[in-house]
Amino acid sequence: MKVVVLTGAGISAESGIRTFRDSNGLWEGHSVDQVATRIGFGRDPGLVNRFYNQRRQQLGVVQPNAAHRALGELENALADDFLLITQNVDDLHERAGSVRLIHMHGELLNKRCIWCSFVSPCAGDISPEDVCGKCSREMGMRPDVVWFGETPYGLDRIQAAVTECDLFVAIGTSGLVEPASRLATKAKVYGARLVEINAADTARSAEFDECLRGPASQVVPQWVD
Ligand code: BJW
Repeated sequence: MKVVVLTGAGISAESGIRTFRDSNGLWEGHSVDQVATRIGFGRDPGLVNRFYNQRRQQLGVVQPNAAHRALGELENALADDFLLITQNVDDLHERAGSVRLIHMHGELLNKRCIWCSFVSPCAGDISPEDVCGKCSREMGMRPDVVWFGETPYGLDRIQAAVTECDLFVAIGTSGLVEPASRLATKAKVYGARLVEINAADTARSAEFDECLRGPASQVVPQWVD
């Protein structure tokens, strides 16, 4: 049986990483236009880099939770019949053992040059003065994350996996951001059974064949068992 799992911010919430749209979420204290668009970066790269630098620093103190670990174990059992698509920019899935995964909204631990698109690992802070390791230009290093209006990563692999899977599971995502939110619909059209795991109902819940409610750290390990 081929399984595709889509995760969102809710799976990392119990590790201490804030979601975006819940109360006290990241978007409550920030304007999305300011910190998650190219225009916002162009206006104030220092502010945007500081926002992501803080979040990158936080990765050093958080740990994967039981939900991340359960998905790592599921992948061990299913091997190439499993694909994890995450919208999350943290590295908690990898630290819980996931290998077959696509970060469709990029990764905090990478930086990208706006001039030549060179992507390189980024363990520390990005500052506007940083120089690109490839083209040597200044004033252009940004986090390698996908902002609104940009094309998510891995879409060809994602579309192929979604159309071929037998089971599609969405975990801890509000289903409000495209194109991730449309993957469940596509999987269903191609014959997959849909399961949603979330602490609350979402805008997309009605599409799912089964909805499991509760904190991901409890529900995901139970579901995997
Ligand atoms: C728990 C829990 C617990 C809590 N246990 N559950 C009009 C104008 C301009 C653009 C558009 C427009 N209309 C549509 C668009 C497109 C746009 C879009 O969708 N906008 C909507 C918001 C309106 N999308 C894009 O621009 C995307 N690109 C695109 O479409 O390109 C065109 C294209 C399409 C197809 C092919 C080729 C080209 C890009 C989207 C990029 C999103 N980027 C962000 C920021 C990343 C960087 C960063 O981290 O800062 O990605 S936005 C943010 O939202 C982040 C997330 O990955 C994403 C999804 O959020 P998520 O994960 O669902 O989190 P929340 O907070 O929304 O939900 C948390 C859930 O967890 C809740 O349901 C809780 O109940 C639950 N939960 N605790 C279980 N313990």
